[in-house]
Amino acid sequence: MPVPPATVSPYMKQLHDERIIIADVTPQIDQGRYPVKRIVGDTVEVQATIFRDGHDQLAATLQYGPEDTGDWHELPMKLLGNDRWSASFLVDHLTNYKFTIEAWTDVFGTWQAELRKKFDAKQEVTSELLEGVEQVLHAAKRATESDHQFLLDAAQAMRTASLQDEAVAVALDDALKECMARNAEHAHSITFDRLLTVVVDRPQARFATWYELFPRSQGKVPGKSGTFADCINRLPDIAHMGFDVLYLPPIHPIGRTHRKGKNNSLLCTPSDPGCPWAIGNEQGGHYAIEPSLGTLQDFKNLIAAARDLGMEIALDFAIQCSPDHPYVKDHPEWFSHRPDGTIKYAENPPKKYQDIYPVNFDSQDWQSLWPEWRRVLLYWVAQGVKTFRVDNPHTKPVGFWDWLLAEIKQEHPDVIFLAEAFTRPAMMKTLAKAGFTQSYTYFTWRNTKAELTEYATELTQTDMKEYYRGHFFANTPDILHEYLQKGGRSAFKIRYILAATLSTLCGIYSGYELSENVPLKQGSEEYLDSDKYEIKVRDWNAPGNIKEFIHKVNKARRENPALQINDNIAFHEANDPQILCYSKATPDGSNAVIVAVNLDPFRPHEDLIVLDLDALGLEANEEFQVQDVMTGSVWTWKGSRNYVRLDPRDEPAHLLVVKRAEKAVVETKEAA
Ligand code: Z3D
Repeated sequence: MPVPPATVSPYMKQLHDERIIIADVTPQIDQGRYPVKRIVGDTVEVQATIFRDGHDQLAATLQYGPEDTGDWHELPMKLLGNDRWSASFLVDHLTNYKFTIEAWTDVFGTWQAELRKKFDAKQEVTSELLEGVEQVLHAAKRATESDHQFLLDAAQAMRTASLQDEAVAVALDDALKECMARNAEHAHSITFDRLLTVVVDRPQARFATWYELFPRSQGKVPGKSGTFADCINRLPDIAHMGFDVLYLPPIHPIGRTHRKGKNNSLLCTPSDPGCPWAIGNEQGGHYAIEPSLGTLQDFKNLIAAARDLGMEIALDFAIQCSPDHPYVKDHPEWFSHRPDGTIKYAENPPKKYQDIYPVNFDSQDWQSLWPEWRRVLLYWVAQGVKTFRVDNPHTKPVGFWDWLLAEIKQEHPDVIFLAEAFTRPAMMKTLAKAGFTQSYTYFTWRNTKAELTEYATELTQTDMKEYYRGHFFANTPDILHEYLQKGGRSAFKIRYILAATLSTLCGIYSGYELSENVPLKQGSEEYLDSDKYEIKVRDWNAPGNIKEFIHKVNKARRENPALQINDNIAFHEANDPQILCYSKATPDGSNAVIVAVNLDPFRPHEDLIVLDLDALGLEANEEFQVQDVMTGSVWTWKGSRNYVRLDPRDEPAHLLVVKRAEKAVVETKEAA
């Protein structure tokens, strides 16, 4: 009986043609909707599960290229086993990269493998050889000039060899295999249906040490605003502590209406300078500089002076306006007016910002609102600012950030944006996916061994490591944690060493080095007499400061590449619930650091820790030395079980650099 002809729908044809399946491509965020992040000089290892029906061999290439030049390259992927394929590419341009995967049936490779089996089993292969000749001749038609002749010669040799052994030798030759791979048609070729993106940033996107200060608090005369010139005088001290980013809260004129007084008071006196986040008055808004800090030229001098010391300036970018901001008059359409004509002040529940208006992102005139913020950012970029700490981004639409950050990075791929979103995880993660280079974290509220272990693991071992660069601030002007309030100087040391070694991005807000720990009131995380509402004058060399401690930790961060990568944390066992031990090593094992911290700021603790030697690249019974960069002490350790004793009156933590005997290092490398 004749088979009735089927009606071939396009979908049916597609199903017929799609013989090969490409699945579970990594790295990839939300089905490719968002990019992964890397820094210049990184490699991106791409993996995919690639398979088809039957037993035919497959081949696959990784195809990729940087957006700036538009070049497009391809690399063969290798089968790791169990249908998982892999290839890695280097990202060495400061631009986005795109990549995808092509896979096809390797008809010639499959034929070669079968021929080999049959030949080895001493079977007759005449007809197989004829098939091969046909394939080679077919490829020759498509080949480049040099390959063309090579293929014709191979086909001729396979056909005319007097002995079958000789014909088989030609057929299985590696040079022929490679030539066929270059020229044979890609049977069942399929390309992964997405172009995936990698955002490539400059190294400071991943490794940086921040110091936040209020310029007006850098002077020496109580009640008189410090200036950018005073900040310049402070730079050597900050650089010596080992900080490389100096972050300034808003430097713009401060509003007068509903200006806040000391300690967040709703009443202010004529001498109160107001809160810097209440941006804008009759002297200007987001383009202007608060005159008491200096001129634009003074600000540029600060940028230059910082640069001379290997530091850069980060500015605050806060989308909000004091009632006195020029936008309120010039662009009433950007604010939401209540029926009585007033504008409601901003909030971030439970916090109330009575001195600012939020900008209305539901504005009918959003098409002028969005570009205005782009213009503001580009203005500061033009003055030399390459890093922005973005205030409360979670109170503005994600789509707006997606657009804005891409716009800026398109022109200035070296610009870094830090998201100050303290809210629910979904929003914090999505802002990072949508383009923020770095993100604040819950670190300040993770204090116990279990909390720290779990949080560091989540950030560095889940897919968050692909897009979320968590910033570990030990304090901020908004967060003085109870642990610091109660634990004194040891607590400050403990929290700094944790921030600086658990994360490649860390920072403090000035005053931390003096262990300032007096809260506004019991149960509050706000500081008493905060910089946010007044001009302060401090003795930066006050007795008992921990500047040398911070200097040593930051020096260790610079000197140990293991502390400049994030996905390499290994936790080691310690019985004592107050002793947290972890390590970081470079992938090649050439640098490894072990950190052991006593989380109890009050009492000494001791323990036998059990090292995961594999994670450290150490042999089972190997003897090695550890040098504590905090004290200079050197100990010889052996195998996994080693003793530590940490007394907070002395130092609450060991920061141990592993030193292996020369011989052991060489032997292990050879073994690898
Ligand atoms: C935070 C900002 C400060 C003060 C408030 C004040 C407000 C406006 C806040 C708003 C966002 C961000 C900043 N989390 O310090 O709040 O604390 O009392 O009303 O002047 O500025 O910008 O870190």
